[in-house]
Amino acid sequence: MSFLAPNSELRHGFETSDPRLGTIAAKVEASERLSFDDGVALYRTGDILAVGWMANVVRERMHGDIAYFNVNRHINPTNVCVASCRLCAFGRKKGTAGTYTMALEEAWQTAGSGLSEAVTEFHIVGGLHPDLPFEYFEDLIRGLKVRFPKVHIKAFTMVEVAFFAKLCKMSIEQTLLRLKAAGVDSLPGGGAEIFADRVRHIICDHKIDGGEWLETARTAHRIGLRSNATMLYGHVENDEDRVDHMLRLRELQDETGGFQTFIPLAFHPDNTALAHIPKTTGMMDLKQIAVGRLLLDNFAHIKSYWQMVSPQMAQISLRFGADDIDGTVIEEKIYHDAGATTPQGMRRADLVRLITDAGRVPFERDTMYRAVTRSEDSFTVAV
Ligand code: V47
Repeated sequence: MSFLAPNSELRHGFETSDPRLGTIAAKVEASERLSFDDGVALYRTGDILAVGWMANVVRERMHGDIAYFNVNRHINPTNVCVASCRLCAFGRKKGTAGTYTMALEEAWQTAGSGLSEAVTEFHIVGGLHPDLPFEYFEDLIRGLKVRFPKVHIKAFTMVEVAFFAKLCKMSIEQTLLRLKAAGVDSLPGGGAEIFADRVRHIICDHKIDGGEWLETARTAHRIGLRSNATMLYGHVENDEDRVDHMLRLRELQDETGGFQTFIPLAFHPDNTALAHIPKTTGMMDLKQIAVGRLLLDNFAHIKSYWQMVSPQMAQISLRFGADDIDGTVIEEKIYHDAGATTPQGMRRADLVRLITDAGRVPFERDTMYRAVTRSEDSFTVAV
């Protein structure tokens, strides 16, 4: 059954037996904003091909056949954490088995180790350590900038920023300004989880609430730091919670324009206090990408993070709304502590192959989505 005008952009190949998708398809066709109820209807339908078709139309309107990736390295300076989030298998209480905190020299050395390909981005997040002085983090970033001046530093989630501020009795703005002065170039999207209080009380009761996460992002954007935004799905949240989460991000993006990329993160239950929850399914993973693309009309990029959903699923996502599959990563701890079976990292050539085999055109980007040209051990960013 088709609900579209005969000359519709969507019409060619778009079919659905679900009448709820008719009005949504017409809105997508007209580039009209989708409502809360539309978002819920997209989740409730079984017609993943129709949802994916619409998301793909939007994705191709924005990016054509291009699919972005980067050459990056994750660094997690410490896993000591005062919070006891039930969703997390990475954080450990101070003094318990398995904790680590990198000495600064060790962190700088880690940054330069791994694959021979020159990285364009350091992605730095860690636990909420009760005793590390704020100066440790400033020195960490300054030291990285001295040693790797061309590398973009995407560091510290809104949760870490709010923790530093509280610990040092500074405002969020002062904290962000000091991090920026030390060399932080942008912020990753972690810690957002699901904004709804009911869900947060169950999965991450000790973290800042949704309003505080958004307020910290608002402040970051105001002082000129761009950030990403994530959404953790596949635990105790429902369709309405996910739609509410995305619409709150969309509202802030209307105001600041500071978000670069939306990244839905699949929950990995192993070794967490929520280990009884089953892992996400392929259908669920594809839905998040497609619904994200359709609801977040003011976000330029939707990332399917291959570490979270598998390289295979990230590749398929490039036909269901995603335009980015993240990067080489090199060493991943947070999901591997929670039972992820994906490789720790991938080579640049592996990412290029995944993208090419999906019929897309690989585009190596820096964190700000500028084109990168490279030889193996050096790179140039287009201005
Ligand atoms: O905030 C923690 C999630 C996030 C688990 O900005 C878990 O480019 C699944 O935000 N199962 C951190 N998820 C990672 C993150 C991220 C990753 C890649 C790219 C970017 C970006 C950001 O990981 C946390 C939390 O939501 N997380 N534990 C778990 N058991």
